[in-house]
Amino acid sequence: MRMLLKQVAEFLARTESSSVSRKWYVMLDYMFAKRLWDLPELLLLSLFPVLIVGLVGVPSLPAQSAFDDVTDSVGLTGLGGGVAAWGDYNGDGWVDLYVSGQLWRNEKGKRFDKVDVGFSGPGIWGDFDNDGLLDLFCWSGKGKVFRNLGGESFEDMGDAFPDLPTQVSLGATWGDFNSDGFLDIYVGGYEVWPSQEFPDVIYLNEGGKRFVEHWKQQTIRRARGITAADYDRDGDLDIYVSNYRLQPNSLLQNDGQANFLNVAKELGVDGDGELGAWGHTIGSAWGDFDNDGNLDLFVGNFSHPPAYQDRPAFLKNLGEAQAFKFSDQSKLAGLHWQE
Ligand SMILES: [Ca+2]
Ligand SMILES: [Ca+2]
Ligand SMILES: [Ca+2]
Ligand SMILES: [Ca+2]
Repeated sequence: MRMLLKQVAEFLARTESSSVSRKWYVMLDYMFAKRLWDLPELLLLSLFPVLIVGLVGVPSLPAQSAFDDVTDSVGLTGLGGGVAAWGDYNGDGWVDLYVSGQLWRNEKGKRFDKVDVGFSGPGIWGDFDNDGLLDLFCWSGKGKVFRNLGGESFEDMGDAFPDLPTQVSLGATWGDFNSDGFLDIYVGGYEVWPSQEFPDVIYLNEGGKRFVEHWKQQTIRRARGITAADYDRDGDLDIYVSNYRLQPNSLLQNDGQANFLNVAKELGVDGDGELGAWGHTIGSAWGDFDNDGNLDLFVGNFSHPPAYQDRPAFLKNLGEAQAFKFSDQSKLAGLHWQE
């Protein structure tokens, strides 16, 4: 019986959700949570009829799905993997999709057509010359900025964007960090495993004409996700950097002129270094989870079972009265961990 229960649970865990009613999943969750197969034999025997009655007697709940997979039916067949960036590059009111070298034009919400414009690698949209058209920054290789020409084609800005000091980068963000009205760029530096690592860099935008290096990281950490927000509500964009390889994360506080101070440790968002290491953070997201006007932070950590590796975390921004420190609300949020 012990083996049977375990095998049933494992079978259900491998089964597609659309073919199994929600009732089975509720039961499966319970079996795993309580590890029923580890209970003493006698208790297990007495519980067995209850399980059977539960599965057979309770009316089946319909399988629930919040989303339909329309990838193929809207023409996105062959959609590449990697990093996705939505943006209405041709200004027709329909948001288009760029995914690691593939540009897909949204045809009035009915389908997507693949457009060949010569981009390569992952990228992010931003209007760096303030002409109302979204331009693209791609961070693979030496890095490239492409200027949008009327929503039809793009011009490689060439030397107007300096060569990146990285061989591998996995993330970047646009933001007007020096508050001059032009979008600047923060690029994370990653690694060539195991020995090479590359610095993060900030480029300032000079009047929508060119970019110049403004800052390069001295103490190198292996960055993945980069995300900017004004967490301290002083009017300038601050930056959160998700670092990998059990390294602490950074929260870079802006002085309004793109001079940054890493305040992650004092505000409680560097990770749980008390355990002897930090996390394998991949990406993080800002959002006001509790509608109190202060931007909170979700930190997405990949981790193996050892407890010293940081888990994903919901971090609540305590606001001005508490110097914008963050409090870990992961337990309260019922955040589930899986490897
Ligand atoms: Ca469009
Ligand atoms: Ca533009
Ligand atoms: Ca700027
Ligand atoms: Ca700020």
